[in-house]
Amino acid sequence: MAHACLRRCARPSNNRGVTTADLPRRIAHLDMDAFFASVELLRYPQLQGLPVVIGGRRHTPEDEAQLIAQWGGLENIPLEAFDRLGSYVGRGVITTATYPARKFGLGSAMGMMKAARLCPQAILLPIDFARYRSYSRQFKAVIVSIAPVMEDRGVDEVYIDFTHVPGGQEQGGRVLAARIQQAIQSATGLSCSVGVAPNKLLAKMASEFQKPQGISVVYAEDLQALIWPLPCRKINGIGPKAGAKMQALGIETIADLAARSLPWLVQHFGKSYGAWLHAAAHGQDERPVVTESEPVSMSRETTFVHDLHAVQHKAELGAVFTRLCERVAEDLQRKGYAGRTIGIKLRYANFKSVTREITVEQFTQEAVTIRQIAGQCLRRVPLEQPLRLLGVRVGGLVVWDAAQQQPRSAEKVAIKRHMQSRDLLTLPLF
Ligand code: TTP
Ligand code: MG
Ligand code: MG
Repeated sequence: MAHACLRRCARPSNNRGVTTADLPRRIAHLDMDAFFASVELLRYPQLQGLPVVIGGRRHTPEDEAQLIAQWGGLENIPLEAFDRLGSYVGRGVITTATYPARKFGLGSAMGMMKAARLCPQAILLPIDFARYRSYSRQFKAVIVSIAPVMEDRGVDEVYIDFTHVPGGQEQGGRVLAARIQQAIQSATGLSCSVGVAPNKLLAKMASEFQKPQGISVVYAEDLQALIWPLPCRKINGIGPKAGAKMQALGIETIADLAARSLPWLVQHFGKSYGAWLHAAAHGQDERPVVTESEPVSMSRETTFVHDLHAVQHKAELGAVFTRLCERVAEDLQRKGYAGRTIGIKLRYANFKSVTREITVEQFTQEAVTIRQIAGQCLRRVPLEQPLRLLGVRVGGLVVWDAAQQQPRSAEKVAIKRHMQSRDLLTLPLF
C-alpha cells in the first residue's frame, strides 16, 4: 500500500493587532455542533432528538450497501434495528454524543462500557471518518466563500478574521456569524456555534458559551464579567497538568490567575509559560489568523505485501525505490516545488524504523537526482534485516521556477498563492 504525504508549515496573514483601516480586530471561532453525530443524523433522520453515540466499529461501504438492500434506504431503518450501547462489550471509547445523550452525562473520550451504564438505550453508530472529512471540506468551503481569511484548526473548527468582511463589525460580528451559520446550514444541513471576540483566545472560549447553534459576542470590556469567572481550564493552552498545579496553588478561576503578578507566575510556571499565562488571564492574544500553509516536505512511502530482503530481493527493492523517487518528483513538479534535503525511511520486519537524510547544494525536483542522493542515504543504513516499509522524502522546499531553474521571487509566490485562493472560491461544494 503506497501513499503520499505532505507536511505543512503555517503562514500567517498580515492582520496583526489594529489594522491599517483602524477597524477593531474581530476574530471568530466556529465549531460544529456534535460534529460526527450530526453528520450521521443526516443519513439517519429518524434518530433526531434521540441519545446517539458514535464509536466502536468502523462503518464500511459493504455494511451500508447491505442495510440499503435490506430496508430500501437508510432512512427507513426502524429504531429497533439499531445497535444499543447497552449491548456493547469491548474497550472502545465514544468519539462524540448527540446533545440528548449528553443529558445522561455521555461525552467524547468516555469509555463505551461506562457510557452504557449511564444510558444503555443510547443508539450506537459506527465511525465513518471519510464522511466526516468530506463534510469538513464542505463547511470550510462555505466559510471561505463568505470570509476568505480562515484558519483550519482541525476537522470541525476554524478561526475566521471578521475584521474587514462585510457584516464583520456589525453588532460586534454577530451579523456575519449568523450569515455564515445559515449558509453552512443550507449547504450541509449541519449546525455550528460561533464566538466572536477581539482575538483567538477569547473567540475560542466564546464559541462554547451557547452551544449548540449559538452565537456569542465578546468585547474587550467583557473580560471581567464573562471570562474571569470561568475555571482556568477553559483557556485553550491550560491542560490537565497545569490545571492541577494551579488548583494546588489555590487558583481556580481565570480571575484568580489574573490576580497573580507576572513575576509570581514566572516563578511558578517558568519564563515563557508564566508570561503567556499572565497575558491569557488578561485576555491578551496577538496571534494572527493563519490562512495558508506551505508544504515543508513531500514524501512517498510503501509498505510491502511481504517483507523484502536487501540481498535476496535486490532487483525488486531497487525498482520500488526508483518508483518512489519518481512519484515524489512528480508530486514536486505538479505542485511547483523543489527541495534540497533528500531523505529515506526504512522500517524493518521488527517494526524498528530508521531515517537518513542528506542536504545538498542545489535544489532539485528531478527523479534521477533524488534517486541518486536517496541511494547514498540507503548506503548508510544497516540492511541485514528484512524490510517492511520504504519511504523517500524531499524537504527544505521552495516554490520553484522550472523555466528559470531557480526559486521564485517572493512577489511571484504571493501572486501564485492569490491565484490558488481564488481557485478555492470557485470549487464546487459537492
Ligand atoms: P468537538 O468539537 O470537541 O466535539 P463535537 O463537535 O462532537 O461537540 P460540540 O458540539 O461540543 O463541539 O470534536 C469534534 C469531533 O471530533 C467530534 O464530533 C468527534 C471527534 N472527537 C473524537 O473523536 N474524540 C474526542 O475526544 C473529541 C473531543 C472529539
Ligand atoms: Mg464541535
Ligand atoms: Mg471542535
